[in-house]
Amino acid sequence: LTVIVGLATQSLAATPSQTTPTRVGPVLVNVEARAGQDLSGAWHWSVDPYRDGLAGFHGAEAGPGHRRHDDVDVDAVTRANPQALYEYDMRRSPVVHLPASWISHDETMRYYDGLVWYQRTFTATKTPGQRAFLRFGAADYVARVYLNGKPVGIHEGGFTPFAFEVTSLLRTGENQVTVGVDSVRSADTVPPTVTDWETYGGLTRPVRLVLTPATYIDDAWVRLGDDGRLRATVRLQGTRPGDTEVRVRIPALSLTLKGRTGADGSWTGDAAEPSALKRWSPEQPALYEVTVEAGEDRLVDRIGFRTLEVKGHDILLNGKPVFLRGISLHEEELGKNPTRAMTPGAARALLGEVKHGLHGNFVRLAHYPHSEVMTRMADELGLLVWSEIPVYWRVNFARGETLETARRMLAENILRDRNRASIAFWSVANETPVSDARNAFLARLAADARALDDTRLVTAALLIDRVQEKGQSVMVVKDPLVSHLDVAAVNTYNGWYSDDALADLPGIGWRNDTGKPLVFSEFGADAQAGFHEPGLKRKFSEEFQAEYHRQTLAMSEKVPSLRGLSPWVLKDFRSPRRQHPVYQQGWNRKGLLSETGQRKQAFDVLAEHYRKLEARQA
Ligand code: GCB
Repeated sequence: LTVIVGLATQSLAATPSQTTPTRVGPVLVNVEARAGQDLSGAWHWSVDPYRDGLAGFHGAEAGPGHRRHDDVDVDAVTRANPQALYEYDMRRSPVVHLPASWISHDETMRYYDGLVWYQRTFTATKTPGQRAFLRFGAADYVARVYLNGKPVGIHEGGFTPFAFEVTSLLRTGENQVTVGVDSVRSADTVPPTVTDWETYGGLTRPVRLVLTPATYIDDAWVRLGDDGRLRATVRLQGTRPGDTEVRVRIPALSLTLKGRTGADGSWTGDAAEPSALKRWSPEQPALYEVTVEAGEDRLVDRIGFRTLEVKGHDILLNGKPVFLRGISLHEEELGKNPTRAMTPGAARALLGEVKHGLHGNFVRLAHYPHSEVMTRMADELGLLVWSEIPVYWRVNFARGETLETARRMLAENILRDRNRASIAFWSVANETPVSDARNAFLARLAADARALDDTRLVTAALLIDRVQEKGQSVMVVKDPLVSHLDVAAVNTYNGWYSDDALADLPGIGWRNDTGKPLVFSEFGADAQAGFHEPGLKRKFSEEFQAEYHRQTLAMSEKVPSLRGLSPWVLKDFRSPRRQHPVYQQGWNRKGLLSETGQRKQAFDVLAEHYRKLEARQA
């Protein structure tokens, strides 16, 4: 993928901002609030396992008859010229509704890994002075985008938004947009080939045509700083970004921040925290309408304000210690055949179970940036969020381009979601084996996260070490990366991936000499919903899973520096590596809910524990 990375860089915006550590852009923050067109809906699709649409015979350049992104009416051309040979016809290919992963297009696509072409037409009107962008919520894993037959850009990374400017290619009348989405990963991609979740190749989040004035608000970030000041940073892009008046208004607080952009198009202003401000918290998820105006552009968002810090072993939300009653989840809607197209209804169903079913206040959105729909729903329902990039397991840490890919993903994620009060943590990795190359790679990401956002905590889910001390088994946090993190988080599976008897778990010792708060970012056990073995407590029974959670929670109560839990996992999720024919059938069964939402016994164990913790905290 070296070539792709090179090309992707060429098509990215040429103006890095001061705060952006790696080139990203355009950001088009708060995209839903912008003028334009939602291109969700019917798209033609065509599978291309040998990537014939990208190259001709024996690797020659693709010509007519190959290039599926060409702006031609194949049927008309071949009728007019009987000699013309086309082995595709996008306009007469079958139609699916996007966004959706291709795994739900058709049964043959269940395990497809490769290139798929998508194409649709739309009508636009060009207005002089207006700019146009094609903006993608996510395309998993590499997307090649064409408008009216011309290439507009390539993006690598399956979970973050990206946009390409198409002002000069857009025409008044009918336009044709084509996207080649390639799901194939390698040892050099992020994540690499082996994970424990389903790839979900495709256009899994909305595609939009975005229209802006010649100079537009690319990025607007409004937050409460740890110094207790309400602060706004606005960055304009375009023909005349400097010396432009910017106004940020919060009408419900009668607050206006005003100023003029500097020569680079950006401006930051602040004010004392208004006494009437209700700070956002899980108990009181207050959101305010915020209007940002600059030149001819105007955006409206709903934003909450809170502070978050670490003091010794405590995590302080709005100055008060908080214990994270959480759970991890994948981006996968409830049901027998999820397609990873997250709707507000699907997000509410999942997060509602955390908030109301489990008495939770926290979710770990594993292991990659979830849809904006999820983080906005967390803002609204009152759930703190752990947001992660897919630096998962054995990434090629020694490779510079892989680091650049991860840095860009992190930046795209943070720039998208900095206005979500719910986001508490930026996580830079999950279960990565310690080495010098890995430590340097992740330290760079941690530094980037801090440079982009000083109002969140930086963390990573680490592997835990086990030592014998005075005849006792002790779990120790040894990972040197902790010195770069605010919170030490570990995945621990005693009694599932180790031989420990469940009854012995509370007797296992824990040592955290890092001086930082500790979070159990994972623990869990598989159970198939409806499989009961009360006496034997064999693995995969609901009873075993419930007992595993009871004993792990008892263990957790004995760890003095522990400040949060996010067991693995809310719902059974698809994983090609889980193929036990009786219990798993392609699903990781560590969910406290089955894939259709049926509660297993362990759900009630955790809910009861959280109910007690909540009462203690109140
Ligand atoms: C882990 C991984 C998670 C897996 C889980 C499991 O530690 O972080 O992605 O799905 O264990 O079920 O083994």
